[in-house]
Amino acid sequence: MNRAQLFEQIKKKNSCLCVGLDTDLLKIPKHLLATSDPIFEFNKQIIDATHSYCVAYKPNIAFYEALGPKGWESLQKTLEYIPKDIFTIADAKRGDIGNTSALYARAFFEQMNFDSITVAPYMGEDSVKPFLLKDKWVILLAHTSNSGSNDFQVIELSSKRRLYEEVILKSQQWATPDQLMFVVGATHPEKIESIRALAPENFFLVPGVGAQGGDLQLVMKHGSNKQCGLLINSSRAIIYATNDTDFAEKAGAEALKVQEEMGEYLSRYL
Ligand code: OMP
Repeated sequence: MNRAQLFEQIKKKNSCLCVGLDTDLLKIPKHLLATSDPIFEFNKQIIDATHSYCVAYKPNIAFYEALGPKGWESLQKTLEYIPKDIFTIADAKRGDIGNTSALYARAFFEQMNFDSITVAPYMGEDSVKPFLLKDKWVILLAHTSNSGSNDFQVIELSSKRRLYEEVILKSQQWATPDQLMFVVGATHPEKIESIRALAPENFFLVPGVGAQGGDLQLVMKHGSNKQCGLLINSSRAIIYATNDTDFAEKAGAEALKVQEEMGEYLSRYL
């Protein structure tokens, strides 16, 4: 999916919600465990209940690879089930020397047909470029939502820039905003305006609302650009709204609540 198509979806649905499919056998409703593929069954019902309110799905690969070959199978079935007009993110946080990154790219873009993948920038240009295939996106970790983001990402360099700022500036020499997004945590709302100034055109994947307590309104107010420029992710707060038999209905209601909050903002500013 290209940038224009993504923006079209955002306008059509009046939403920039990304639903995180962090599907955990220990957290899904017990009655699903009797089915042949509980992870897929859960995802299928979550997708049915939420697809009208979101523009992206982000399966976190750790939850699937932890289950071995069966987990990869559930992931593949989930990806195939996601409606084609919804953007897909392999949250894999990969990145290695060039020839190895090329194989990660093959895994997620050819074996599986994801639109995008999250990539760690630490190994630099040659580790990122193999993911920049035609019509595919790199979502580069910039300033993450977790407390450990303060360990390295904010270190001040001799250029007087913070490390995450350098990542954002330097990587824009490798790819255009048609293929490059940045991860910016919703837990640093005070920084999102200055981060937007460093990358005016790029989309940001913003995790950290919902279970991690980030502020949706502040993110939208200070992080939006002319094309919205945001994919705001919520995983646990939506998919585990309850672990009862009506889990999908409750997840749909949660997604609708977030969409309505986003919609109010988007219709005022877009
Ligand atoms: P919830 O906290 O349940 O909404 O989940 C957040 C999801 O976003 C998880 O899959 C995390 O791995 C992911 N994530 C972050 O929480 N923080 C980041 O800075 C980056 C990511 C990510 O790359 O998606």
